[in-house]
Amino acid sequence: MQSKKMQDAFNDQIQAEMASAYLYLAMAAYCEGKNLKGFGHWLRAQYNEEVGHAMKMFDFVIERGGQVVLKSIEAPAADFGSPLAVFEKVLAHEQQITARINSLYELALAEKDYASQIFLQWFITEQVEEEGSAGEIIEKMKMAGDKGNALVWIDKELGKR
Ligand code: OFO
Repeated sequence: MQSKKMQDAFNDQIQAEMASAYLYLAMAAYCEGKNLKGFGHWLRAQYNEEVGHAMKMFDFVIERGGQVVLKSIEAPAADFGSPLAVFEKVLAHEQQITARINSLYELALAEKDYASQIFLQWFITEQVEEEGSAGEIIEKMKMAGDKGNALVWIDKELGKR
């Protein structure tokens, strides 16, 4: 059984993961609207991953006899400025999510909730990967600069995800 505090924190995180999914879907729409299908493909995959993260928590709360309470999600932006700005925003967003996961873990420690501590370790590892892959794409894009053919190559690479 989970404490009410822990359950509320997981419900907030389910909302945050769904908001991440919605943000990445908006980014996919933006990139695909600019004919960057590979970027769109990568972001759609990210959207699916985020829904997966939310569902992992959804299942965990229920498995522990808790109650899932879904909350509303704000509409994301439609225009992100440029493909580079998209990925800078992905990285900044993932850094925020990492901070949230760390706070959840701290709460699990304070609550002596060992099951939640073990469960959250997967997310802590996942966040390292999330930040790493966004950072790598930003580096590639910065190296490419505004050379159109380099952007086409990155688009192709991202389409392989
Ligand atoms: Fe769920 O890791 Fe991104 O947000």
